[in-house]
Amino acid sequence: MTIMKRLFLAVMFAMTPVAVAAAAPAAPVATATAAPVAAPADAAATAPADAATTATAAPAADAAAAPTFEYARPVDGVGQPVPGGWDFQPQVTETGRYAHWLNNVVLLPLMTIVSLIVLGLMLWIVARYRAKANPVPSKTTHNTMIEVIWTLVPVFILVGIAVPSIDLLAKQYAPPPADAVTVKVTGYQWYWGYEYPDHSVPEIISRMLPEEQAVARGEPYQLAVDNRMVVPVNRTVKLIVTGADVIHSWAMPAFWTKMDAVPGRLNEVTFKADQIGVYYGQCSELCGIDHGFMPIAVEVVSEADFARWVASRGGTMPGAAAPAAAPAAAGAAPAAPQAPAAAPTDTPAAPATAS
Ligand SMILES: [Cu+2]
Repeated sequence: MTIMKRLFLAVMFAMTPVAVAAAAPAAPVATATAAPVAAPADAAATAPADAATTATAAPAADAAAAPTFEYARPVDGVGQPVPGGWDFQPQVTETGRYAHWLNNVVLLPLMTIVSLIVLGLMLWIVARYRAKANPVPSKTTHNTMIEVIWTLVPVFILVGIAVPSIDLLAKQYAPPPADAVTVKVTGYQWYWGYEYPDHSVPEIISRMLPEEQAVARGEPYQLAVDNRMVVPVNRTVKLIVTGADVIHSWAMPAFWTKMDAVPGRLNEVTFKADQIGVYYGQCSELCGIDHGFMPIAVEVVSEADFARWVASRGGTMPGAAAPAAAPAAAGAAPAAPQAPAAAPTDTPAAPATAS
């Protein structure tokens, strides 16, 4: 026994340096990734401001209409949770409605029926085949017909579920069409960054609004943000999701969309919202102390409003004739945040060079 104890202690002591050695490199890694995080935040925080001032200054010079954009007010119960709610949020995407149908019309009734049948069988067996009612136990061991039935029925049920499930999965991750609006989503501790490489809109930092500001804007506190992601209605939006520091997850319940934001990786997910409105989501991967305070707000707007929003951010619509002053401002601004943002991951530079 003492030999075992000594052996155990020896193993524990032997492993301690391993644990320390494994923990030690974590510190430089953490600081290494933390450093670039602060940089893009600062750079990006100032960059949109510069772009905004140049964008407003430029039209004043040539007396063109100032590209302004006002956020819409959310509608109660749409794109946000409701008190006492137990169902999914109303879905505003085709895949969302399909998934909602699969859950509520196929899976829930199936689960209920199977559970009730199993419960009923058990109760029947407990009552009918109890020892007191069967002084002489039956010696039956096999019944071919019953065995065939209880093998085939579950197979049919599982195949029946698999067909729409795989179909849904394929629809959720179908390659986006060529005219999809690309948004690069970056999760930071603890806010989000949205960049529109095809529209020359530099990274927009999106942070949670303080309570009094959220209330003043008629928005739900802890879901309202200062800068929303704005996307056009009835257009596929391709999200390229990554993390700058730790793993976050971009989740939007009303779109049936959720994608992990993993440092060093670019995850792609698409959605196509078909109703104009304001929709809220939250980071859905435990990412640190303020994980619960990095909400997501998406505003779905008409094509014309989207163009106005892009202009208000100093960007240009793809294929549109570039305004005289805007491209210079828009072209200069993204250079600063993009370079440090590309540092933690290798590939994010690709969209920048492509645009
Ligand atoms: Cu997070």
